[in-house]
Amino acid sequence: MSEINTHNASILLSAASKEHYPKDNLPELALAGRSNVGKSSFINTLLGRKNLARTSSKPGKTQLLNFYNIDNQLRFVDVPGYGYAKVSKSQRAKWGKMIEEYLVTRENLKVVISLVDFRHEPSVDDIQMYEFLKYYEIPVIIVATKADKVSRGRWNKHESMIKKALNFDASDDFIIFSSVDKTGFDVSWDKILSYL
Ligand SMILES: Nc1nc2c(ncn2[C@@H]2O[C@H](COP(=O)(O)OP(=O)(O)OP(=O)(O)O)[C@@H](O)[C@H]2O)c(=O)[nH]1
Ligand SMILES: [Mg+2]
Repeated sequence: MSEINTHNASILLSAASKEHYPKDNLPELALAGRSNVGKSSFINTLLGRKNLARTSSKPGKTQLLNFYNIDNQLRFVDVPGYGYAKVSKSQRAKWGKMIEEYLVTRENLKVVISLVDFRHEPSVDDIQMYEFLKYYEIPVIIVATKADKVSRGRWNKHESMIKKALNFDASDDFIIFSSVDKTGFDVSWDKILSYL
């Protein structure tokens, strides 16, 4: 892979199902995590953009798989957040199917960035997502977001708490991240590129 111009990024398309995914062999990495955890912010931060991936204080905004083209060399796929209370059961089931179809069948997928909130115990959904990825042997990087909200003295404690709850596999990567102060920016790119 040659040098990637990460500023050359744009939204390519949004898709609800397989037949609408891009039809080429570019590598993809997907962002998963509960609603409001900071998936879109992670994308914007890594690409040095303010609002390429739409962020909002209103959870549940991202409802389709959003494919972002990065310099015609790779794609980020922003996956709708789970665990948002105010959606109907049928809508939740639809989302589950959409996400599962992408994660299980997509050959372009190289790695999933599974975001968790660094401040809190992982939710049941966070744990299930990690178990799901391990079960299907999909490479995963855990990114713990909003580190700017946790004082440094508590980082080790929070990291242990999250790893324990996830039954974390020590061979996976765990990155402490903040979209506010850019903690974890370089290591995130290093790890992502290592999967391409
Ligand atoms: N302090 C702090 N706030 C953050 C960070 N990352 C995201 N946020 C805020 O958290 C809120 C949700 O961020 P988004 O990036 O929209 O979250 P999302 O996971 O894409 O949410 P959905 O699209 O609803 O699934 C926004 O108000 C962000 O500004 C971070 O690292 N630190
Ligand atoms: Mg989003």
